[in-house]
Amino acid sequence: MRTLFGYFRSSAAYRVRIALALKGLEYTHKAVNLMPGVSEQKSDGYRALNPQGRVPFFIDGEVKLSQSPAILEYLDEVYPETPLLPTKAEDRAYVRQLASIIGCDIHPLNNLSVLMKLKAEFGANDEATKRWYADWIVEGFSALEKIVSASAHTGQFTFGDKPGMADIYLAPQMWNARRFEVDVSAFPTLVRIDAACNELEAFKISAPANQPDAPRD
Ligand SMILES: N[C@@H](CCC(=O)N[C@@H](CS)C(=O)NCC(=O)O)C(=O)O
Repeated sequence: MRTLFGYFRSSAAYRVRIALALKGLEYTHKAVNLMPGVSEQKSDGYRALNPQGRVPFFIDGEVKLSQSPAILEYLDEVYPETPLLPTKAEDRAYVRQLASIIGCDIHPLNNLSVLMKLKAEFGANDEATKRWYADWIVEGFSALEKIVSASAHTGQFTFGDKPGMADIYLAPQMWNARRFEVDVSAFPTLVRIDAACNELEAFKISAPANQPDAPRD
């Protein structure tokens, strides 16, 4: 009885899809079309479910949650098989630090409503908006690259040789970066880890192009 309200291109929903896939948890996908002009997230029906009007929104029986960090932590605590976080507190803090660079400091500044506001109320044209988007990715990825490339924790993935919480944030953000034509070659460790993630079935099936609401040609 699990349902994920998401959108194929939403990187926050993409994180939750990866976690569910890594843990082998089945769910029903409900598409919320965020396309400007459609904006199903703003409908009364959806806002009655999630007053914030954003995706993801996750239902697991009686549990109803927005906010991907909360959903991911919930999944890891309630379905501990295939853990997303290390066992030691200091290691969990390290991984959460990496995830937060993306989840707290890159993604919120590049959210759809922020980009729309920049255009509608602050006179930003497409070029300026694209630069804004790229600048925050480069700022965050630069720090992430320095930390991850220097860390003894780094293996095939950001923490050892199994994918976990920080990788769940990294792969969708890397997808966003490429979509907005950000040159990611300056971040070779992140690119390498992203490639390792994308070799895995859980990441493959969670990719935007493989979602039921992705446009088919
Ligand atoms: N912090 C939230 C962010 C959720 C969020 O901003 N989702 C975006 C899509 S990635 C959204 O629904 N945007 C709709 C809008 O801005 O109107 C999370 O991690 O779940």
